[in-house]
Amino acid sequence: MDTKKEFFLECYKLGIIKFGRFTLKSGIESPFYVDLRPLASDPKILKDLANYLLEMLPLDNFDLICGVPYAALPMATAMSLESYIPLIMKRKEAKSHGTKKLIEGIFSKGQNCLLVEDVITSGKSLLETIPEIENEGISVSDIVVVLDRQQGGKEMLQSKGYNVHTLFTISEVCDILKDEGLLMDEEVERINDFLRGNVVKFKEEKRISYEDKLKICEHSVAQKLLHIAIQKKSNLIVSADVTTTAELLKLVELVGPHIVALKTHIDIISDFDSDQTILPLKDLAAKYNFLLMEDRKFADIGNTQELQFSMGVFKISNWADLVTAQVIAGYDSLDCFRNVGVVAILSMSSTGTLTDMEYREQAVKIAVSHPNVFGGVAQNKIPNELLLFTPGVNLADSGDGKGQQYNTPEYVFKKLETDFIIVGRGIYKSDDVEKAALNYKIAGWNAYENSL
Ligand code: S5P
Repeated sequence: MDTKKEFFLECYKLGIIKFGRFTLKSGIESPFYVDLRPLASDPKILKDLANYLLEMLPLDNFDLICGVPYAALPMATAMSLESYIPLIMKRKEAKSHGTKKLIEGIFSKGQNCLLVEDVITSGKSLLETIPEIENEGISVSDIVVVLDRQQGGKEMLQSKGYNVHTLFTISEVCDILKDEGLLMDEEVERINDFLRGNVVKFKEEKRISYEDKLKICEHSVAQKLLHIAIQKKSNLIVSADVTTTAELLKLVELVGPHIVALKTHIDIISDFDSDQTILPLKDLAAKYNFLLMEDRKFADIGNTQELQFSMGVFKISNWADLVTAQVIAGYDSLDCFRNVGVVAILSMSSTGTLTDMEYREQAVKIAVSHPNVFGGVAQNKIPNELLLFTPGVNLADSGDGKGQQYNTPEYVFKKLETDFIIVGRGIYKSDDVEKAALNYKIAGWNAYENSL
């Protein structure tokens, strides 16, 4: 094996190139991602790298060396140490006080500086850096680059009169990795396609089926819901946001055959009575084979939630199969939900919600690790071991003028890989409630099957 190849494989082990699906700053999707910064953390590799780079260059031409911040700074330093060519440093931004210098170090006008860069893509950032050095009266004739992504940068700079020396190209690197069995033909093809300037097609990742979910979602409530979904060919949960017992029971008679669960806000039922409201509701749940989901969105300390869950007028713990809970009060606050499944609120469907990415990440950590939690309410993908419940689904509207935002079943199954859709007004406000429920059931099931 030649030594340059061996050297590259040593570098590769530091994780400098990753293959997969990456979105670049430009928004373009790339089949690989390069980050050479880890090279500086291995002194032997950094020293060898400096020597490989120096070997390619007409060293007598250079009075100075300068690295483009930040990744190339340690590389330029190492090259300076190995070659005794003095180093200058370019700031990313001029100091806001004092000398406002952009270039630090000892230099004089008329000197020629070798520019060092880690990766060259379009060459645009180098084109911005070069004048900043030239403005100090220093000339730049040569640029040395560790990896050329082969996206036109080298050619562009050469056309402007600069000599560009590159140690590795992405094609060369792919060949080495393919030879070593570290890269599949399919990936190489995708990379070549990308380098030719084509929009790369990635295999659409398939969502996993309810049958497969049964194997990974062990919570008994998750199991029940999945079995019902498969049996009834439905992923529909109706949100019964009506305000009297009569309306509630009438609604359930119509939608019961089509749903996997009925979601209630039991505290909006003005004539709530556990015998009149809950007993018939439980009978209907048994008759039509669906679960009862109380959307209480608990959001307090464990002790208070425990009381809200089991005491008061509603005695939720007596009848609900599953409840929703915020995770804002932390992991331990969820311990009180015994004999019930918890669906954690991970993000919300309303405009201006505070459930940003950082919140969601923390919330998901709690949800996947807490044994009482088997699912999440969210508007984004969540880990496969949780069941995803998505409200804000409507076939006719895009919003309600009060902050609610709607998506279609097709969208939430394809984009979010949801497991269950939650539909409220789209059904209970419809002129023909039963027909609407059937429509949403069919739309939801078709969307699920299309997303497989
Ligand atoms: O983020 C959320 C979470 C929930 S649980 N957004 C929501 O809309 N919900 C609930 O889903 C909401 O409380 C309501 O009961 C239902 C949506 O009703 P719709 O009439 O807008 O479909």
